[in-house]
Amino acid sequence: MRIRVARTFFARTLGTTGVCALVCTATLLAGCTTGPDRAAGGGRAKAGKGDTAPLTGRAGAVRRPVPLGRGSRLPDDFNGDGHRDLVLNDLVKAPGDSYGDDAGIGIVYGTAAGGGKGASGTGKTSGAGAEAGTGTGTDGDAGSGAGSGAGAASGAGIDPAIRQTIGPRTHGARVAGVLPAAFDAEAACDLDQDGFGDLIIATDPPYDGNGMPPVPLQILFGGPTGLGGRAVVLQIPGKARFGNEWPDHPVCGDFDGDGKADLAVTASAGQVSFLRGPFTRAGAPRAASAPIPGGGPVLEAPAPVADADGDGYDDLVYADRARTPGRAARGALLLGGPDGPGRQGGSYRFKAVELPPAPASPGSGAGSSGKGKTVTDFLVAADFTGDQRPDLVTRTHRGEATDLIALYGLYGSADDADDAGAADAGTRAKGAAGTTGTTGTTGTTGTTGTTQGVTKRPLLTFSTSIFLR
Ligand SMILES: [Ca+2]
Ligand SMILES: [Ca+2]
Ligand SMILES: [Ca+2]
Ligand SMILES: [Ca+2]
Repeated sequence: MRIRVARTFFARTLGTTGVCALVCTATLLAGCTTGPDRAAGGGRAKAGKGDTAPLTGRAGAVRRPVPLGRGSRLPDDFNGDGHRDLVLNDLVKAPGDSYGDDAGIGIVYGTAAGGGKGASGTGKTSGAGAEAGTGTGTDGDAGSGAGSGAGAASGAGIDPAIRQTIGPRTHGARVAGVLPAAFDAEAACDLDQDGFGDLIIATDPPYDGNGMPPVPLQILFGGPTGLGGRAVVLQIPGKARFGNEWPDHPVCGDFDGDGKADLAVTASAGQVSFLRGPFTRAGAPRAASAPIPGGGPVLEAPAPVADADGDGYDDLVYADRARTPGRAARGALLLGGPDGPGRQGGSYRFKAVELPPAPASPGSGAGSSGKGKTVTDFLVAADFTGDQRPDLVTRTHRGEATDLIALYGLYGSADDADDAGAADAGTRAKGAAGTTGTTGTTGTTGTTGTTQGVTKRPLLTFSTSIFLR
């Protein structure tokens, strides 16, 4: 079994815009006035603001069909409707199921109306519960969220009611007759160039430890109704492989500048397997050559701009170790060109993403079931609301059974700037710094008070308990 390292899910934009909308060193501040949204997609019968019923996360959660799309150029628009979709690798487990199987990958689809159509009432939630239990908390960052953040989702956004669980049993490809157990989304881009984003997933195929391991990466193709069917194993031609390490760290990009998405994957000894797109539905690249030397054991895309030196060819960053998503890190550039990413480009630095103070921490309220420290993780920065500005998505979790996904717009609507929100920001920042483990270095407290139209509270929050079945 491989040991996997959690990485930032990363989706690439191709085309003349060339810039993945991942811009996120912008100053994010914010007090969060919403309480945990247990009603994400699911206040049962009705999910209006402020009066949502506790979400069980099971059959009661509201569900809507995936909107039919015609194709788009967004790399992580799996149903091609022009709205970016959110990929969630970490989902909560049902209470009492901490030894159970991986819950799978959650997809929340984007919509023109976002979560504002009753899909995600936020606001004050009462009562406890196994999922995003809260209540008006006492620890400074539990929500007194009377003013619903979901109200801001009047424009485009993601709608937790339109969701899908991707799992190895339902979507995995068999390798040597065996379905994978592990299933982690690694990247997304339109590999077969049909206008629908495709998901690249890391799995754990059987391997006896002798010789070259099987390719653990699988591709799940998007379509008008989103991700569907079974994945196929990524085909890496033998001539493009090297050594006996698992091919890993897939990075999407147009490294040879022909307008078609390519994939770069690690090989042994710092070599890079460069696979030119487009790919067939059987998972084969259009072309591949001998592995490129001079990389490293970890590959990533430069962020927020995939073409780091602006020459029209997307570039790669290699490093000795995986970085924590959202944290500052150093690596080195392997610059793209007509023959792919093969030219050394010097050092590269990922800037830290400043996280807003955590939303009301899940499981912090009376009667909650969360255990352990509350941690907020950066998930992704990309434009989900369609205003051409990046939004930020975080996951605040406590133990394995409680969490809260929060979508923050960098530039919120006018009602985000109300006084209550501003006042709130001060106290929240304090609370968040004290209660989060991984975000302490991002300095959220120092930036409070200098908002520049920044959303002061999440546009939308929900618990991944909606994916429990
Ligand atoms: Ca979409
Ligand atoms: Ca596709
Ligand atoms: Ca290409
Ligand atoms: Ca370049």
